[in-house]
Amino acid sequence: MEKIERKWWKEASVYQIYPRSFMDSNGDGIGDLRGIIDKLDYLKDLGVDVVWISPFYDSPLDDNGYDISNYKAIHKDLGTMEDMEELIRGLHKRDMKLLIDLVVNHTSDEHPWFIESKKGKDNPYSDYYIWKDRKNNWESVFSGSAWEYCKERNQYYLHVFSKKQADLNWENKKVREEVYDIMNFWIGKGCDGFRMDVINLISKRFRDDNYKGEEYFFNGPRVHEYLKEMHERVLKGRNLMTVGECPGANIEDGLKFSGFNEGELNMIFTFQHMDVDSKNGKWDFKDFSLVELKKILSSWQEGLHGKAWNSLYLNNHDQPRMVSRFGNDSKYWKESAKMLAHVIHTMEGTPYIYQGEELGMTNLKMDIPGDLRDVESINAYNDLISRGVFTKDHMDEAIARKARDNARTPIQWDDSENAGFTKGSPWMKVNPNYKLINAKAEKEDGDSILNFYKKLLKARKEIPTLIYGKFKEYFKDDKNLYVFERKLADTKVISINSFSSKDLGFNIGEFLYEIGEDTSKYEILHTNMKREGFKDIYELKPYECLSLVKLNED
Ligand code: TEU
Ligand code: CA
Repeated sequence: MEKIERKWWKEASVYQIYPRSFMDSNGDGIGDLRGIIDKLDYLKDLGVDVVWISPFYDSPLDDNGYDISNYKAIHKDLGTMEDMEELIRGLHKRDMKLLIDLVVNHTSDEHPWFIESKKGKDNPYSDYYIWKDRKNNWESVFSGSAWEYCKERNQYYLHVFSKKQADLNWENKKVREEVYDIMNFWIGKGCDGFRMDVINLISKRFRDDNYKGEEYFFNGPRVHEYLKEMHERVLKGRNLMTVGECPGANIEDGLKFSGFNEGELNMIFTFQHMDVDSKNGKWDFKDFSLVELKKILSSWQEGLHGKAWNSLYLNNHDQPRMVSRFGNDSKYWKESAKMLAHVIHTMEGTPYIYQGEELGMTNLKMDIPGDLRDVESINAYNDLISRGVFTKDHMDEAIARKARDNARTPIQWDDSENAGFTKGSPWMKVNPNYKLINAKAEKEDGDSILNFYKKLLKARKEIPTLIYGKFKEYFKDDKNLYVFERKLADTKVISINSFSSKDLGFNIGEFLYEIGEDTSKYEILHTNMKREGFKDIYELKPYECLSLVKLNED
C-alpha cells in the first residue's frame, strides 16, 4: 500500500475573503476587518478550516490592494492593527487558521522603498527595483508597455502589472531579506501561512532585444533557488501553510514548486484550467469544452499524486463566477452550482472556496464601461478598442464574460437593501439578484447551495478517501459527463457529474458492474437531486451530480 503522509493543510478547506466586498461594519460602504470578525461564526458553521484574506495592507488601491505601500500596516478603510489581532484571536479561538496574501513580486510606486529608489542610482534602495537604460517590448498584463520612464534616474522601471506596481529586484539580497522580515512580522502576529502572489514571477529572463513573451516573466532561472532560500530562512520546521500563485505553470513546474521533497511550497495555483475559455489571451473568449477542462484537471490529479499536492479551485477574485462560466446561472442555477462544487470537493487536493461561491453567486450584468472598477478591465477596454484589436461589441461581451469585477461584487447576506452588506452606499455595485440569492435565505433552506457545501466539507472530514484516495477517470472523451473514482486501500468514492442541460442516459448499476464493483456495497454520499437509491438510475437529470461511497466492511 502506498505511504500516506498526513498533513493538516492537506485535510483543510480554505475560504478566500476579498475584504472590501465581504462585510461592512461601519456604513462607509467598504468591507472591513470588523465585518469579518462579525462573520466568523458563519465561516465556522460552513466548516472551513483556513481563511485566506486578500490584501488588507496600506495601499493607494490602484489594483485594490495588490499594490502595497506598507506591508506592516492595515489600510485605514479596513481597520487597525488591533482589529487584525482580534480577528486572528477570533479565528484561533474557533480552531480556524489565517492565510495572508504575500504580494512581493512588486510593491506600490508609493512604497517608501520605491520613492527612495527613484531618487537616483546611489542610494541604499537604488537596486531594490528593476531599472534599465533601455526598455524592450515587454507588455504589461494590464495593457501597454511593462516599462515606465522615470525622469529623475533617466531610466525605465519594470512593472509587469500596472505602472503603480513596480517589480522588486529579487537578485538583490537585501530585497529578499526585507521579504523574510515581513513574513516573520506576520508569523509573529499569529498568521498561519501565506498565499504568495505571482510567486513564479520573481525571477525574470532578461533580454535587451525586442521579443514578446510572458515566458520571460514566468518561472525564471532563479525562482527555485529563491524559494528554497525562503523555505530555509523562514518556513522550515514551522508547520505553516504555503500556496504559490503560479500563472503559466505546467505540471512539471508544479512538481518543482510543490514537490514533497523540494523544500519550496506546499502547493500552487495553476491557471491551465482557467484558460479553457480563451483563445489568444483572456479577452479573446470562446466557449469551453468539457473534454479540454477534464483533460487539464485530470492530468494534474494524476501528475501530482504521491509527489506533490494540488490546490482545487474554480473561482477567485480574478475570475468570473464559476456558475455563470461553467454551469448555468438561470434555469439550472442551483443544480449546476452544486455539481461544480461536487467536482472540486471530490478530487484530491486542498479545496478553496471564494466568498459567495458557497451561495452560488453569479456574474454581474454590468453597464460597460460605467460599472467597471478594475484597472485590468478598464485599461483593456480602452486599449484594445482604440487600437482596433477588438470591436466595442466584442469587448462588451468579453468584459461581461471575463471581467474580474464579476467576482468582486459585495457578498449577499440577506434580502434587505444592499444585500445587508452595508448600511451606506456600497463601493461597488451589488448584484441585483440578491433578493433570491443570499445567505439568510440559504441558511433556512435545507436544500440550498450553502447547505450542500456544508455537507461536502463535512464529508472530507469523515472520509479519508476524499483526501488521500488515488484518482482514476472514466469516459475521458465524453462531452457531457465527468466521472472519476478515488481509491484508498479497499475504500472507494465514485463521483459522477453531468455538465449537460439535458437528460443523459446513464445506467449507474451497469456502470458499477462493468468496472467490477459490487453495487450492494455502495451507498449514496452526495446528490443534488432527490435520490433515494442509485440502482434504478438510468438517466441523469440536467447538471446532476452523485457520489457513491464504499467504506471498509468492518
Ligand atoms: O494575479 C496574477 C495573475 O496573473 C492573474 O490572476 C491576473 O490577475 C489575471 O489573470 C488577469 O486576467 C495576482 C492577483 O491575484 C491579482 O489580483 C493581482 O492583480 C495581480 O496578481 C497583481 O498583483
Ligand atoms: Ca467599512
